[in-house]
Amino acid sequence: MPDQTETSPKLNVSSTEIKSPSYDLKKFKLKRILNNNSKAKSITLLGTFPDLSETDTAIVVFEKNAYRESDVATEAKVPAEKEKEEQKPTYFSSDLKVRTDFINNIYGSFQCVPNPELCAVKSTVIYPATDKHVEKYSICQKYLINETPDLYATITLPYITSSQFSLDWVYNILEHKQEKERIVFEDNDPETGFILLPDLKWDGRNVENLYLLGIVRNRGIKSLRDLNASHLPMLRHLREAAKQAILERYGLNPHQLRMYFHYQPSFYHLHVHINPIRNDAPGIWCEKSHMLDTVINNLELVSDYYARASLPFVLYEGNKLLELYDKQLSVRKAVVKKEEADKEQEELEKKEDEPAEAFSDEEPEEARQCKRIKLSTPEKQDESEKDLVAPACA
Ligand code: M7G
Repeated sequence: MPDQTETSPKLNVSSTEIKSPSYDLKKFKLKRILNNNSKAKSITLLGTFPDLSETDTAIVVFEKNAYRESDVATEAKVPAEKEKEEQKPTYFSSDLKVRTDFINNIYGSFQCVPNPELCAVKSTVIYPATDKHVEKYSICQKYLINETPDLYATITLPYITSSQFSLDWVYNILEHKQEKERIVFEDNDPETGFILLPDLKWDGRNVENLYLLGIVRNRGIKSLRDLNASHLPMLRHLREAAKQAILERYGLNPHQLRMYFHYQPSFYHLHVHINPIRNDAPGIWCEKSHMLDTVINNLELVSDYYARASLPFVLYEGNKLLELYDKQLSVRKAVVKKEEADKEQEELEKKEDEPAEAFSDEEPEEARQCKRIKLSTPEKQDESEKDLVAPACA
């Protein structure tokens, strides 16, 4: 992470490219943990930068980086003539600190602390963060909505029209005001053109977890819903030109790439997500992703497919759109048949006699989240920790 001890100018999105933030990350003051994902090895924090403001909230995401294969090179594998230029630190060098947990027969367990260069943590900061950002980053109960064209027109569209994240960052990219030097490929045609560049989520170092965005130039397409056959030339061009650019820049086989749209997206300006299929990037679940190939094919078969289709999507607890859908469809109210309810009651009574469930650091995060939802809040809670722990469902 770059040193941020120097103070820097306040954010001004309309000026030339900004390189240093207005805040000092070292001065972040934690208010609450929004999400702790042991699978993704990331933690999402809510807090403030008190030297700037006591009230403006900031979201900080720390995420451990994936391993690069070059980081585990051993000296024996580096050819002698290359030794001088290969100054890059690796895990297997003299500065590796090793602490033994235990050794049992042929099995050994250790804690290794490598060269600090290899311990960088990818950090994303949103400052100042809006309530909508806090809502997005606090993972809670999820509900699946099957959105018909009618529901889109009467509930979703009015909601996204009146309440959505600012698209300034997208326009800054399209107008070369920000991230210009990160552009991998661009085509300026107003109808079929697009910009290809690294996603905010990618550290840009490790091709294994490459994550690019293809942002279309056409500003009139909010999402998949707005696509029709007239957009086919643009979609086909994006697919082919992005694959070619990725092959040339990163050497990745086009047949190993996943290209898809999110529905619902967070940002209502059409963009394609691109990452290698061997890497499970965040947000690739079937309830959220629509493959570019499938989208093109659907539009080839039925020109107004996405205006007529029912499209499922997920809503999180705390999202205002969920309230609107709940009013109309009672999505939170589980419909349980009587026999099922009786069976559940029986099992519940049996379980009451069993010892209570406990958390274990070894369990996957999803299992722990489920338990948090099921368990009642402990009667006594340390006052000093009360504000720090994530809400029951986060
Ligand atoms: P989405 O499908 O609208 O939302 O994708 P979601 O995937 O977050 O639910 C928007 C994508 O844009 C995400 O993958 C973000 O990581 C990425 N992104 C967001 N911002 C604010 C930026 C940015 O400023 N620069 C870049 N390069 N990517 C961003």
